[in-house]
Amino acid sequence: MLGSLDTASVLEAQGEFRNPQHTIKPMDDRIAHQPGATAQVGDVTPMGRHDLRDWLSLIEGHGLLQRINCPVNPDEEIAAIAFMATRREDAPALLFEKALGDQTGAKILTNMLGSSKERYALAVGLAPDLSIAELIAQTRLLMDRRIAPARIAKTEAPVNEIVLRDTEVDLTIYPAPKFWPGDGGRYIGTAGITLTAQPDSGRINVGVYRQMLHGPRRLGLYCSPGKHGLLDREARWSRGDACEVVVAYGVDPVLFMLGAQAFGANVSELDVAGGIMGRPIELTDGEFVSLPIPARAELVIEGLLHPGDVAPEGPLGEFTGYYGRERSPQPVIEVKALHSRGSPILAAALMAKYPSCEIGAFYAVMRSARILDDLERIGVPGVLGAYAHPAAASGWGIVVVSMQQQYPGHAAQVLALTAQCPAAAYYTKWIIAVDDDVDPTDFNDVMWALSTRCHPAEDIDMLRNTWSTGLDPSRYSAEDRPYGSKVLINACKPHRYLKQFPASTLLRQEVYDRVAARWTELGFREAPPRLVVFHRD
Ligand SMILES: Cc1cc2nc3c(=O)[nH]c(=O)nc-3n(C[C@H](O)[C@H](O)[C@H](O)COP(=O)(O)O)c2cc1C
Ligand SMILES: [Mn+2]
Repeated sequence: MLGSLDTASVLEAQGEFRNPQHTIKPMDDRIAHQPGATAQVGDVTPMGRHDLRDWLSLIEGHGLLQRINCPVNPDEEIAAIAFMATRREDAPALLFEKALGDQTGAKILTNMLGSSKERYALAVGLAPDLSIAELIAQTRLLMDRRIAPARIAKTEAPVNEIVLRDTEVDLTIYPAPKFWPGDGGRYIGTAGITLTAQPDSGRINVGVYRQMLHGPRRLGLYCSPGKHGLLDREARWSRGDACEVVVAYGVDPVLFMLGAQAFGANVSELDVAGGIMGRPIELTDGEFVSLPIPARAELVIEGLLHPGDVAPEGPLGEFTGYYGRERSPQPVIEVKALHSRGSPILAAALMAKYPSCEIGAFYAVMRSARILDDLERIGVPGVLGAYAHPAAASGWGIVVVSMQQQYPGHAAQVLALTAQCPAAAYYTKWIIAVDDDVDPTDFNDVMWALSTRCHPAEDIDMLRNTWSTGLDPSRYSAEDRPYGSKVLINACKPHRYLKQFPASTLLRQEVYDRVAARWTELGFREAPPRLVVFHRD
């Protein structure tokens, strides 16, 4: 079981999409108790797991991994296979075991998490059959825990199977993929993590920042403005010092997912990752840098960013489904040492439109969890659920929030606060409020609400010059792109006319129960659909 995780709250949440949060009690008459779904984590708990290899065995046991052992070319072909295989949401993770012409024995893992809520659940130690709303509720609890990392001896670190220094290192021999035809180079690190330290506090940051290969010991590192890796580097460079970095490829998916989340500048993602794993992340000493290195990664690089040492980097096909920034000068890591397991597994994150993007299910769940945390902190009442759907540019474009309307102006308040809360403010263009009988994770439901409860002439507001990104292609001048705009859509029933609003067509509960009890007898093989709201006389 997951340490302090409250199993009762998992069970309570089951079948109740309108109130997956453990902190807000559902209205009694609306709880649907759904038998059969399991909240047991059993063998899926991450506490028994150490690294990426353990996790791959776990997902393979669940039929969620496909090995490809005929030779494939890392030059656009791996990405093409990954893209084609992931045009469906239930595509497995793909482990390419043989890269054409490769002498290193390295394997390439793509679609590690992708759009699979099951692989996300298995990564964080939750049951894969939980609904998305339940995963969001449980993720809120998991992301609240902190466990500091632990140091283990160099000799005990699996990543030290091979250790190379200085001119012994040649990164160009690894099968680093080029993904899209217009990419600026081969990217060895797209799902790797980069560690940097804040010089004054010593806080170790973990960020997912891409790395393009420039040469045997030269590696481009792209951090966009404001990212902690960039701030740590600037802090060193402003003192005239080089900045130490550690890059780890083939890490446990929890470390990858947290490296891709923004926490406060003083928070180490290593502590949050430990909290989710229920055990400390194991680190060991490096050969060259003073930073520790992840002991159970597949491959680790130690290096230095020297002030002013930059080289042309990018572009790279992005999570938006378009090429991102123009080629530009970016810092270069001078590689000083390499640590590797035999036949390392290098994770490669395909950036593409949904459902082919590596930033899919995990991002939607974690972002939604953090939006709900923000709204709870602000103290706005009646918020029941939120969902940043991954099809909307990997969870960036749309946020749906469900609520129980309690007073005039409540929906407008929830919309405005959601639009600008820290977890949702970046990029998000469409913020949609729905009533408590609409499941925000079910877009059929959301479209129903938009089409029947929203009166566009009255229910849509606009925010201008909001926080956005240069990656949003909808504005033509690159300088304008970071200034976004947002639409607030009230798709709740009009508050003024709640009493007169036409009743939804709902089943009578006793009839539903009767039919559900005879479902198998009636010849249906799957479980009866879960209904939670019923007709009232
Ligand atoms: C697959 C993937 C690739 C990413 N690539 C980059 C990148 O190249 N540069 C960047 O600044 N952020 C990138 N990000 C986003 C950052 O990881 C994210 O903003 C994270 O919060 C950075 O950590 P930080 O908040 O500690 O700076 C990527 C995220 C993912 C999931
Ligand atoms: Mn950070």
